[in-house]
Amino acid sequence: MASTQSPRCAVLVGPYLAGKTTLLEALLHASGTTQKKGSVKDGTSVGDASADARSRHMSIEMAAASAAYLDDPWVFIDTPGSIELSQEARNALMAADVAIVVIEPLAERVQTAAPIFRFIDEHAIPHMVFVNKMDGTAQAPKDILAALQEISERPLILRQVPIREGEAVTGYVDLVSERAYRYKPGHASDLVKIPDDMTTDEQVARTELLEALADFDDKLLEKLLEDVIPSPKEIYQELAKDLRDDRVVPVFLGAAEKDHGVRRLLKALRHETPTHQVAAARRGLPTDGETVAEVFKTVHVAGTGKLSYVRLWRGGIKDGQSLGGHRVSGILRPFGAQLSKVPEAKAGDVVAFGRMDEAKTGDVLTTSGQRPASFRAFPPPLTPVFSLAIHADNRNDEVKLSGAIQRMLDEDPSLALDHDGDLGQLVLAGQGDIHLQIALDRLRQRNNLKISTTRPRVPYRETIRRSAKQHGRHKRQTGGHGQFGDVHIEINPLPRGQGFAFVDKIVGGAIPRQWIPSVEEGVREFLNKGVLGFRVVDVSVTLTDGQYHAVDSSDMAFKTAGRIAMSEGMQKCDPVLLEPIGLVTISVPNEHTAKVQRVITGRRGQILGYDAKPGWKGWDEVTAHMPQSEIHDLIIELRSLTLGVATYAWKFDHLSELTGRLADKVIEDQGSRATTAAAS
Ligand SMILES: Nc1nc2c(ncn2[C@@H]2O[C@H](COP(=O)(O)OP(=O)(O)OP(=O)(O)O)[C@@H](O)[C@H]2O)c(=O)[nH]1
Ligand SMILES: [Mg+2]
Repeated sequence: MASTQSPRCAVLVGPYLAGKTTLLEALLHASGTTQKKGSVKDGTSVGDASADARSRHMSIEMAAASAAYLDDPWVFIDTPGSIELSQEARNALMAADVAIVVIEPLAERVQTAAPIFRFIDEHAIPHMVFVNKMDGTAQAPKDILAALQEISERPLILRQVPIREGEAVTGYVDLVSERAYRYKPGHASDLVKIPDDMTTDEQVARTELLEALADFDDKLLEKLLEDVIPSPKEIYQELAKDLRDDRVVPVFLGAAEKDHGVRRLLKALRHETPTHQVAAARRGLPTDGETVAEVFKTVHVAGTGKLSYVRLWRGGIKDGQSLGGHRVSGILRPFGAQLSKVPEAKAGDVVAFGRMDEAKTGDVLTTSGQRPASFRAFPPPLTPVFSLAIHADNRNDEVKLSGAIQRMLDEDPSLALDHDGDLGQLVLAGQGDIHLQIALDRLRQRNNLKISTTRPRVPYRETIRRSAKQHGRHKRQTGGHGQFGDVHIEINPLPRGQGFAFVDKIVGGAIPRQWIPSVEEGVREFLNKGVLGFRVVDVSVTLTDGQYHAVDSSDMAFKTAGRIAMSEGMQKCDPVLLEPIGLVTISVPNEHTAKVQRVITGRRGQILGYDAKPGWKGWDEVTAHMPQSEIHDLIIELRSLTLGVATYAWKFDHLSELTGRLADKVIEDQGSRATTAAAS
């Protein structure tokens, strides 16, 4: 029988390989949704269904699975843990009623959860922690908790203490009910007696739990002060209230692969997860009003076409009805890669809509087409930190390539495409090399395209360091009509950032007015490619004198004279290469700040300062000037030094002179590129 309840949505997030996909499998099995438990290792899990995910042994996109537990409908969403794919996790979290942060039981790796914790805290998303892999050599929960508290804004509440036999964790004591259980994989755990040697530890942990809750409830505080023990029912109610308001973070223990602690987690989810109305209200959406569906994932599926995964925050929708003038053709309930058609969806549901051609991730679809004014938008996407220039191997495929990438940007807002007309390159930017490789593989497969990549070229410039005067004359006598233009110019360096100035100082009609713009045109044409082969900046050119011929002078002749004067004059002006320098801001846990400072110096950067990162406990922000050419693979080094969590943002700041060996190399490369281009 279908439940009348609205589905609740739990999103599994957390660091790379913590066991999220395995936990999804265990949740589906323990809830009775699946008969057989699949596994990541065998390639039979509900998440990671794509061939790409299986062959990479990692999740590469989110997977939603509808489930039922004790008649309650649920949607669990598994997300990839790789920091490079964290946009997927962020998008899924916008659809969540509750987040489950899955971590490994290692205090020294807890920092890897910091970015996602920060996001969850910032958006006040109710969340729990599941400390997975407790079957391995696990550290004491209190050590893991202490490390986790460092990155969590909200107080953490340990809900269980492990029962150990030797090294192995064989069960747990539930700190609310004060019952002890022995794990029994595939079945509900056996109730056992609390081991005698654990009663003290258990009491200490329980008191901590109660005290943490009492911080938010005066009645509970009074009871504790009067030594009255609250009933488990009261405590559960308090826990549900505090989770709903995102005031505390319950912490559970287990091992997804062995089904340890999974039923306990399910029960907690069932009793404590707030409804979709709570999440909608948090986003600023009132309960009453027209149908509102929000797209949190867009995907183009071979054979099926475009699918828009939505959370239905309000109202309902039937197949064939329209949202904002666009007909919904097909409502599909997801179970990993399997999609089953349903006639309708109601508030709280997570479904995929077919063929919403215009819809992008983050769009809000409503009956009227109007976005509810108070409903807060998706946060801005992650800014790119790594880019590659991409080329279709077959020139005729370039237009197809652009179109295909455009479709991919609809799916993944953390990718960006830049047509760099100046350098004639198409640059795909994203969150790291793996992110881009996954995107490019998808492009190749879906569109049958051959694509190669190169390091993007840097927009070097050149300028001059000295002034010069130059005479330029273009004179040609070819039978009938000749060509004649004659100019005197003065070339001067300008301060950095001034660009180009053309000054006309012609007096007495040495060159008639109508031809002066042609001189400027000739000068500008030369500036596109200076003596060293780069665009010239920060130069002023003054036209001081000239001559003309009543019959032979023309626009063309004066333009050519201008160009000739420049190409001869600029040689005398001591040309120099300019390289773009970025203003870089690196975010890093402060234990790694010193290392990052060395990275900056090693990359010819200049540290401008560092300070605590606002709103990020224990993180620093280091600002520096760094050449753009050194920023290309900066993220790779930063991540390798910081367990993958450091990141940076940059913007162009200024141009700076580059001389010596590095400059020679840049000029040489530019020269050989010009030769190759001319030959092909
Ligand atoms: N010992 C042990 N290993 C586990 C447990 N859960 C998962 N693993 C293993 O950890 C590895 C990663 O598991 P996944 O479920 O793919 O982890 P994930 O968090 O989904 O990984 P990404 O999505 O790529 O971030 C696999 O080899 C699992 O078999 C557990 O409870 N105990
Ligand atoms: Mg996974």
